[in-house]
Amino acid sequence: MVMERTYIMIKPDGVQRGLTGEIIKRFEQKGYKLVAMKLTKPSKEHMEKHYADLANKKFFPGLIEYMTSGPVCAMVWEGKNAVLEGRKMLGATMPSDSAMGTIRGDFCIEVGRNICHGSDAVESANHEIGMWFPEGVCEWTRCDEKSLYE
Ligand code: DAT
Ligand code: MG
Repeated sequence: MVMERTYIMIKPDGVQRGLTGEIIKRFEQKGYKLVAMKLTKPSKEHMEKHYADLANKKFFPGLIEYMTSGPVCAMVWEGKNAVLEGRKMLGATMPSDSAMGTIRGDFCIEVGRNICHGSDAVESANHEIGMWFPEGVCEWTRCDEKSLYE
């Protein structure tokens, strides 16, 4: 079976609002495996690199200011279809478009304070994982994997 890894980040508003545990809980209970995690206050340069594809957007300076305002919880989660499923668990970019039951649908109101980031494709996930965890991730086996997968 092909396992994917996705980069999931709890943004400064999510950390400040005490949502770190709730978000980790959802990924753990879904069945995904946490293979890397750290709390870090990203530099402006690092954040500009992470969001390089949005550099020409009007909201970019505000986005960088917000993302560097406090610690983020950087994580890598692994499992079947983790990239697409992770995005579904986060909800839509706009909280008002996010279904109830998703993280953004349940916990936030504005796009500029939408709590969490998730990689949008396997290629960008690999790029983001390399950027945030140059030291690599932790390989291990969840003891319930035989019950999670056919
Ligand atoms: P996503 O985070 O769902 O992948 P994105 O990559 O298009 O969305 O944008 C990255 C972040 O930038 C997004 O989570 C919040 C912010 N953002 C996007 N569109 C915005 C807008 N119209 N106004 C303010 N912030 C925006
Ligand atoms: Mg994005």
